[in-house]
Amino acid sequence: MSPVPLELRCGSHTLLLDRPLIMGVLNVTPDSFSDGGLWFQTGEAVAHALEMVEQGADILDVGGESTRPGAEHVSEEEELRRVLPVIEAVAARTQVPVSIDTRKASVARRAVETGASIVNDTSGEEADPEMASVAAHTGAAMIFMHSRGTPATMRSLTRYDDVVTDVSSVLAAAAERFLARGIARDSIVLDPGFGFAKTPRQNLELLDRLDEIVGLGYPVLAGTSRKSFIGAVLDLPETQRMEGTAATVAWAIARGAHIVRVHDVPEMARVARMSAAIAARGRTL
Ligand code: HH2
Repeated sequence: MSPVPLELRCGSHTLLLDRPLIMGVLNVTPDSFSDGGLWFQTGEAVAHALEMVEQGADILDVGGESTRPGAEHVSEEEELRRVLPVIEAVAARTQVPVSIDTRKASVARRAVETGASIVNDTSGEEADPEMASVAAHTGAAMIFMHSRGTPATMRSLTRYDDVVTDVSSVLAAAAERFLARGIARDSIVLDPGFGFAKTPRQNLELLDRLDEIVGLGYPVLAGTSRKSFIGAVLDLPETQRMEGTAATVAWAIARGAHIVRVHDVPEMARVARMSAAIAARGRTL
């Protein structure tokens, strides 16, 4: 297996993978599971994006459609109306690469034309093959997240022989497809899709065995922030899952994750730095 590339190339940006990167979540939605409605107005969303950059975000992930189980479908037109003005303003005001979190290739394409340089494809096994073409033709990086079904159906699609082996083979096959379509090896990121068509137990097993996914030879993104498997362990609502999230971020980094996708950027940036220092046994001090 080839080693994980040392850099992530996203359009004109290059991110060094010599420490865990922080992807700050920017949900321009009225209904996201933990921050729905908070950043629904363009001005507020842009201000929050710039604040996250100040707080240590290395990537800003802009989404206009909630993927939480049971979420309402959003039309392409409405999704574009939500995300494009935010992407345009954010890309003009910061050097931090912007990713577009979407299930639709048409939205990904317009977002990249408007300034995004990473496609965060959350459509999973249903993936639209056009999504990879957007990255192949523009040089944008491609994050492929494992999922099954749609937000409406994914809760009933949790049967696996072995969740880690099954998810790994879907991710490995996706990476092969991307290479064949012309996406550069150092522009591909794999993500096991915490909370997407997985039970709480399966999420915990994926996290503990994340090193097997890192072993595929691509940078790995872990998106555990505030998710319901943390609520299932701690019996706490989304608003009280910061410490649980910190534990998952530390664990993911110990198992080799390269990027963590989080809502609480300043806190998780500290957790990530501390975890990375332990993983390096202080060699970076
Ligand atoms: N999780 C969510 C959305 N996008 N993208 C990647 N690559 N990995 C993830 O784990 C992931 C993701 C769900 O979280 P959030 O955006 O906070 O909620 P919602 O989908 O309700 O907007």
